[in-house]
Amino acid sequence: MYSQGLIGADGTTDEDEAFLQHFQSRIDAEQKIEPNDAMPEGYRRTLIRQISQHAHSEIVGMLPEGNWISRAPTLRRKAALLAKVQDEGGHGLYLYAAAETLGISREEMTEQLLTGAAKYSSIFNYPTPTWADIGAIGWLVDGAAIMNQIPLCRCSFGPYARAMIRICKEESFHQRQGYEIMLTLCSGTPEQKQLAQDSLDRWWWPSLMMFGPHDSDSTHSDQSMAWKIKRFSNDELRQKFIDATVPQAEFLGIKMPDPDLEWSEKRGSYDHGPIDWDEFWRVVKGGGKCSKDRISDRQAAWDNGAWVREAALAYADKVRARQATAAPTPVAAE
Ligand code: FAQ
Repeated sequence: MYSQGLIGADGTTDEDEAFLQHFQSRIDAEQKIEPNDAMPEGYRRTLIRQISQHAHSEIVGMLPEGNWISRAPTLRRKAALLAKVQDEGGHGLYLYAAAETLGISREEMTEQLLTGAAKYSSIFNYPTPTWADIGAIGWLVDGAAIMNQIPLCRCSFGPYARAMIRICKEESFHQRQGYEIMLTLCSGTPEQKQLAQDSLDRWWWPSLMMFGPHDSDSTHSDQSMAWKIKRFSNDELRQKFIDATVPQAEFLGIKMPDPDLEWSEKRGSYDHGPIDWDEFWRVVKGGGKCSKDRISDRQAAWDNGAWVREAALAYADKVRARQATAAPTPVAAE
């Protein structure tokens, strides 16, 4: 039956009213939905879309920072950056595994990324020309990611919520690592401080865009909030991020590139200037400075890894065949 009240976020649902109401009552009672539970098709598809896009973002997000591993200024910085990038690979893997519980394979998700059917975060289409960008990514990009992801630890879908708990712990280390790079640069020579300022100028607006379009242009928010996948709207989280980050820039002694940024006593929040949504949509649609490189790098990694996947599958087949022909293990005498 077509249900007007609980239409799936990615299309219509066939489920009848009683089924949908029962599902919604579980959500309203804050019960976690697990992979084998009955769920509306729209809920399943919304989660596959969001979790797989999140996983792709983590994996593509390794590329801008990977660019600096071999050029990190000290051994300590190199070790920390290597660990951070490795964590991001791990986050991608937990998230792919969470999405797989919903009935999509890793191969399908990868194909969707490589053909452009699935998105990944706009932020990773910007270049990292200086070392300060590694500081700005940790401070701002991980900072924005944490603001968005802490509420996802309470997402109604169990595997996603549980993956987010560990991911958020690691992201906070990443954020501090980035802020510490910025602090070191800002306490250094005027040239080093200028590098930090230039990086803030380039990353501030794209970081605000990470939270997604204005609420009025967000196609999925209403349904995702009703299903308690999202707990806050895009604009609410963006505002929380601005309010938390402006004092951090003041402490560093560098300036946000927004002449309209001003504390509003009335709202108890910062007012900010207009976000360039044309730039956001251009980047989301593949027109970012690094968009083509990011996808061709992922394609090359997928192609170059084919022999590893084939070998792992052949080995798993061999182990299965050996187990099938092996004599049953004798039961130990008491
Ligand atoms: N970039 O209706 P909404 C990280 C798309 S992880 C590209 O508001 P929704 C860790 C959206 O998909 C960063 N596309 O969508 C790290 C939709 O298009 P669709 C990733 C965007 O899903 C740090 C359309 O616009 N984090 O940084 C973006 O309700 C450092 C309409 O938008 C996550 O993925 C965007 N920024 O809300 C790694 C968190 N924003 O799918 C390395 C989980 C929106 O219909 C280094 N995801 N779109 O074709 C979410 O919380 C949500 O999906 C939002 C978007 C808030 C991102």
